[in-house]
Amino acid sequence: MPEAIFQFPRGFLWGCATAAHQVEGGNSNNNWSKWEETPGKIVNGHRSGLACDWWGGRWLEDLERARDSGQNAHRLSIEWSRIQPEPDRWDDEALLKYTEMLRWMTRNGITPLVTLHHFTDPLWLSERGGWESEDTPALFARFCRRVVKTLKDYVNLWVTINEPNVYILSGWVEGVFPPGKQDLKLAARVFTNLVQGHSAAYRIIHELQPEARVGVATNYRSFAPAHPGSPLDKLPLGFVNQVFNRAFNNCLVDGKVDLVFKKYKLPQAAGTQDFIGLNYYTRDVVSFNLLKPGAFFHQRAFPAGAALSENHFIANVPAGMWDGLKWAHAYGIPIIVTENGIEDSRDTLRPRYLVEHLHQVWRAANYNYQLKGYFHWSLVDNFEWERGWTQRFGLWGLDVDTQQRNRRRSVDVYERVCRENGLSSHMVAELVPDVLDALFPDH
Ligand code: IFM
Repeated sequence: MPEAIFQFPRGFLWGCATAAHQVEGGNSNNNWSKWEETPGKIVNGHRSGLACDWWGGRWLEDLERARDSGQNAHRLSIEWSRIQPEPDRWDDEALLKYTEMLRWMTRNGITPLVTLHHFTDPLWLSERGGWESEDTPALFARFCRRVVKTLKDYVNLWVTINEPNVYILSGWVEGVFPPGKQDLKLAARVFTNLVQGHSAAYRIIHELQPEARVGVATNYRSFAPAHPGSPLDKLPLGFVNQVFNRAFNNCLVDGKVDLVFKKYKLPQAAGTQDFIGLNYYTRDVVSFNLLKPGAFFHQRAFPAGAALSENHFIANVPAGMWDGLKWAHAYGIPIIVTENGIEDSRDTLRPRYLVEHLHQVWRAANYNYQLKGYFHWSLVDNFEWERGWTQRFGLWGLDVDTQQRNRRRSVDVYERVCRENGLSSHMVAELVPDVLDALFPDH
């Protein structure tokens, strides 16, 4: 068989993404640890517990696995409550531990991308109102200054805030994340404060490290009309696209907030992103439903016929990745796929999902989109927020009780991609043969 390859640009970053609370274990001083203690908040009463025991030192074996399987980058986050356990106390030992991890990464050919806020807040901060409080952006900026000052020798790529859209939706609209509220007024306030926090952090990072590249990781959800051409479906579609997918990043372009029912200006946010972080997982079809005023007259479902993940949390719709890349490209700045993956403990759908999504990423690179890297979610199974341990996103599986890792077939797929810096027909024929004809017709 002649070999064909979808080749990626030279220097492309290939890695996985993790977040502190999900992998470290022993985080007992943030709002999530409290939330986990509250009955009914986490499926089956699961706790993050020891998680993947990164704080106990197992970050090393996991990152060694990443390195030894061809990855050249890794995205991780810093846990604010460890660095600043109390408002007036800083823990330099904790910062030293992150320094060790990052030093090891840079010495081992792993380019770090560091997230400064990934869903968790120190307990003392939530007790003062968390991101509902207008004091929080400045407190976050102070934390960022401390972290960036120490870690800048090892890190060039920073994400200030992970998925502000999911953080707001889950915490203040659906109420499944702490603080568990359903209050649109507060949601808008949190939006403002997150924009302010991001803008302040952006400026501080550039003040301390002019060459740094700073962005936000947005959870882009692809929305398609249930009845294409229907003017009725267009209304909710426009609404969810604007509020969920566009509002935050648009504001970082021109300082204008457009939450459809509420428009205002935050001029200090203008021009505060150097790259777009794209987290893409799935697509919904959206239809107008007069009976759902509480949900802004919209109803969502997965596209008919799409293969669904184990717990029906994600539909495999690679075309939605293309939508996300087009959305990101419109900002005219570099793009990093900061997350993409699927929960699949048996690894039955993941190889296909991975290859089909990477094919879309390659298409974008082929259109000369400024694509810099891809980070798979995730390296090893980790604590999946309100879904606890029921969802397994790792390339490596984790036995939570024994801390044993097991290498899934997807590692072989991703390893070949990383090493070949591309998607080859040989690899697909060997490891994911069911997509060969679709990806390489006439092979
Ligand atoms: O685990 C999460 C991550 O923390 C943020 N993005 C989505 C992932 C999968 O649900």
